[in-house]
Amino acid sequence: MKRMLPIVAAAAVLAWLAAQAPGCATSGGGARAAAQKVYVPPGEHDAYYGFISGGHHGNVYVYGFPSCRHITTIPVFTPEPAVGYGYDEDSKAMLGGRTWGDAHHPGLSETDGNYDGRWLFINDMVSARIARIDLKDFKTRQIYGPIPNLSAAHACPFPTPNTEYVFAASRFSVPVPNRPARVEDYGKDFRGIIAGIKVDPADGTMSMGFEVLMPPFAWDLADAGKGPSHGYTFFTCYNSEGAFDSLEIKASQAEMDYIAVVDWRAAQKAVDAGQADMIGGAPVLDPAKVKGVVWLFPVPKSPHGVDVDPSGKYVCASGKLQAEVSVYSFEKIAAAIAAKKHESEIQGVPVLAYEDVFEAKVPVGLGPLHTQFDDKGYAYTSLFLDSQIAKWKVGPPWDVVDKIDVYYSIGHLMASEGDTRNPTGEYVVALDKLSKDRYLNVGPTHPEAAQLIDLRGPRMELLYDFPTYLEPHYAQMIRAEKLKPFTVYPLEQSKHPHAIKRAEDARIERKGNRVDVYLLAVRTHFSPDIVRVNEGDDVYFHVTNLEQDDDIAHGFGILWSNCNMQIEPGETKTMHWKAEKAGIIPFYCSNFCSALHQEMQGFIEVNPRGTVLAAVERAEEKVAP
Ligand code: RUQ
Ligand code: CUA
Repeated sequence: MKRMLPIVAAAAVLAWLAAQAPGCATSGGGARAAAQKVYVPPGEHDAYYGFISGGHHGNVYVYGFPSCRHITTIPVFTPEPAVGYGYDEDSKAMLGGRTWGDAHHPGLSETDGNYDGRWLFINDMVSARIARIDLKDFKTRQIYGPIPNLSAAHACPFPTPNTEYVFAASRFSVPVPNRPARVEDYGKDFRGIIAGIKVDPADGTMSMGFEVLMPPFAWDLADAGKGPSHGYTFFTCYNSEGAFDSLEIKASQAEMDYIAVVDWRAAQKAVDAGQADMIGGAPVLDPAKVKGVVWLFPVPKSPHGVDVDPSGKYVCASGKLQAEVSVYSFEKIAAAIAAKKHESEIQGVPVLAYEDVFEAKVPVGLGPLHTQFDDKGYAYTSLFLDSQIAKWKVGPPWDVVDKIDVYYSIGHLMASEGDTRNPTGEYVVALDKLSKDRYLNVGPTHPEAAQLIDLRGPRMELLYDFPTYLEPHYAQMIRAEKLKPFTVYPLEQSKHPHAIKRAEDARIERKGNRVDVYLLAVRTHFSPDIVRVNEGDDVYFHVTNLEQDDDIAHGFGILWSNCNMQIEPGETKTMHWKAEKAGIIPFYCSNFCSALHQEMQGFIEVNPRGTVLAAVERAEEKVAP
């Protein structure tokens, strides 16, 4: 009996080891069980939409979860020729001549601190713009900016709990207003800016709310308060050292950087009371003159993400050069603000004392960047250097209860409804910066790597790996049933000034050098399908897709040109084309639409200058000159 004991003990140790082994989801029965958890049978739908930023691709990727299938890509800051985004007149005007953006942080609109499924906002860091995507049709409907005075909007957009505001804070500081200066005068002449952009509650239209002049730090990330902290937004910064060169060394010297707390209701009130200076067309509040709008408190050591927990009581900062998440109590922050207890002031911004606001330190591991939350009082922090996610308890004893390896070098992470007051606690997706060996080798540019992790058990479980194109930063996941996009634009409701709703209205109107073609697209022809113009004419094709059936989009592409677009059922879009030289130019439907798709075509007949053509020509007339 005695001799059996070591064997039993060894077996127990082996069983324990097997249970602990990282990557158990990738072998044997564990893998099969994991596969079942991501399997969505053919014809069935995912439980969640995930909106993943495309980074310097400038777009938003839409994934379904738990299947991790890429469903579509929404063009936002970058032209997209397949659908003609940035090619037709409206989207071209919205892009304002820019052909790239650096999209970092999707922000779903919220009502009462929960995603409401109305809009998705996303920043273009590089040009300090914010886009609004309407989730009724998954289209970019507004690009606001470049926001004046702001150089690179990284801490952006982070909507407030009722989508009152989206925010933007400058990653780089520059002179405000921007003017000739010497970089060496950084500390004297350069400033950061935090901007609050108002969102119209009825239709989501963004407009300028206020700007606040900030010290020349690198403003990095943000999160809006909720519940008790509603009305305040928090911003991290690094480089409070004020370095203007060799940041790698010089911006990592100080033990503490800061979080800025902005009372956005007070800021708006001050602007409305005329206390702002107009700079570059924006009302800018100077904290040296206007009090009660912004405060700072110290945070160790070049923090990155700042995340408010679902209760709204705690503000969690990840010090990327520190192995801890520091947690601050909003109650204490509010008390210090109310008591006007300041330890110092930086360029007019009062600084609260660390001891007065600090709540806890959580020893998560190396390189903490971002934190997400579940429904059971736990937080999940990404660890860039350790390539892990740490799960920890929000509240005493503030201990780490689980860790999981990720592959590799995780940046952001996205939990299901993770930024709301009611996260669902089902999944977290690791958005890894490096994929190294995880996929087929496609040369030096590896895909990015994302990994779906199950949060429902006592321990985190890796379920699935999926590659993404360059380069997700943040992402958000919303329950699918909250979105009810329409698939057909009701033709009778179209307010497009150039829409045609009946075949009889298809026509060509000529006035001087301008030709307006009211073109109808319907299975399986264009009407008119012969368009006569003169050399040198500016031709505007207003194409209406007359279809009212699901999934019947037509394309409109012109040979030897940069003109192509897709027109969805009931939609009207305008494409400008210049008749450069006399000759015959075919056009065709570039989007497969029916068995006779290949027959859906027409000719532009470009006549020599001065050829006499009727001022108005109905489609059925087809009059040759
Ligand atoms: S950032 S890896 Cu652009 Cu949101 Cu943190
Ligand atoms: Cu219409 Cu193809």
